[in-house]
Amino acid sequence: MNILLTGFEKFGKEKMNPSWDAIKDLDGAVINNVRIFCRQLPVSFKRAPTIVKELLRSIRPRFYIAFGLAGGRNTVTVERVAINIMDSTKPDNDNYTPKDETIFEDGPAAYFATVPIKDIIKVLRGKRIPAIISNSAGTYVCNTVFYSGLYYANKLGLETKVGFIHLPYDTAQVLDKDKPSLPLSLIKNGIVELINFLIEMKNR
Ligand code: PCA
Repeated sequence: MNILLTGFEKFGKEKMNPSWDAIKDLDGAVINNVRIFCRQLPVSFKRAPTIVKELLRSIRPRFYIAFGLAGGRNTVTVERVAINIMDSTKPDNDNYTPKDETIFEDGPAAYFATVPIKDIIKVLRGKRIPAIISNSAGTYVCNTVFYSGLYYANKLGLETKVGFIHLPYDTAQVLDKDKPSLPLSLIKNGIVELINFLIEMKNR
C-alpha cells in the first residue's frame, strides 16, 4: 500500500512554504509495509492538476493527503469540500490570474473530501494541535489541487481517499510579525500520527 502526500513550493512574498517543509523528510519512509511518497507541487493553476493526475496514476495511493499554507489562519484546518472554480486576484507562480473559471468542464460543482475529516481532527487534537474543519479551501491553487485529486481519483477508477489540510504559518515565518502560527515540529508530529491513523484505518 502507498500513501501520497503533497506540499507546495513557496509563493507570493513568503520565503518558504511549511506545507512542503512539514512533509519532505517523510519521503521514502516505509511504515508497516506502507510506503510514503512526498512530492512538491508548483503553485500553478495549469500545471499542478496534470502533476496530480500523473502521481495518482503511477503511485496508486490508498490515501492522498495534500497540504497547503493558509497564512493568517489560526489553526490547522481540515477541508471538507473542493469546488470547481478558479478565481483569484493574485497571480500564481506562472503569473496566471484566473477569473471565475471552472477547473474541469465535465466535473461536478463540488466534491466532499473522501477521508474522515472528523477523525483526522481528533488525531491532530490528540497531539495537542489545534485543528478544526474548514468549509472552504478558497479558490486559489490549493482548492484546484484538492478538486483535481478527487476528480482524477474518480476518473482513473482508483480507490484513493483524498483529503486536504491547510496549515497556518510556521512560527519561524512570522518571528517579526503579529500573525498566528504553529511550530513546524508540532505539525510534523501531527502528520506522523495521521499516517499511523490512516494505516490503522486501512487495516480495520
Ligand atoms: N497555499 C495556496 C496555494 C499554495 C499554498 O501553499 C492556497 O491556499 O491556495
